[in-house]
Amino acid sequence: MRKTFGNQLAIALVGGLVGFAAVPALAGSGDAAKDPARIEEMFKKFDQDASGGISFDEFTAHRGERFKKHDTDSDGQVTLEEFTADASADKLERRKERFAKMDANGDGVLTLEDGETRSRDYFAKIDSSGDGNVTLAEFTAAAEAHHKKDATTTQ
Ligand SMILES: [Ca+2]
Ligand SMILES: [Ca+2]
Ligand SMILES: [Ca+2]
Repeated sequence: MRKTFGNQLAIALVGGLVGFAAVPALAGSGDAAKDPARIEEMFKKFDQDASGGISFDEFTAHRGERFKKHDTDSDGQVTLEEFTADASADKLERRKERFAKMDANGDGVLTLEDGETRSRDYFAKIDSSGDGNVTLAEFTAAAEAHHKKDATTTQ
């Protein structure tokens, strides 16, 4: 269970937390998960009302923005072409893999609905207390769990 969690979190955190492209600042380094200041910075970005907790709405707010960024023709769907448009050659394969994973219903395009199930999944896992609110401690624990996995594999 731990392993699956780490795996999905690798996509979740490094892949832009809720999918749809990497957060530029995090994509290159892979160091974010072990830097408490960076984790807190990410946490605050999500905690838009500064309540000290991330609600599911806050958790998914950025997802829409990222989605729109990829959906360059604004038709409500992100195609593989759109998704890989800004990927460099060495990132292309991984981006394609990510696309396949994110395409929950396998119809070859990503919609916000594809992300919805996964987001709920991620959120529920990060929210270890299950109160619908991700605290900084829960967020940090999730990031650290991901980092531990990262240290033992090349993924
Ligand atoms: Ca909040
Ligand atoms: Ca599109
Ligand atoms: Ca919680």
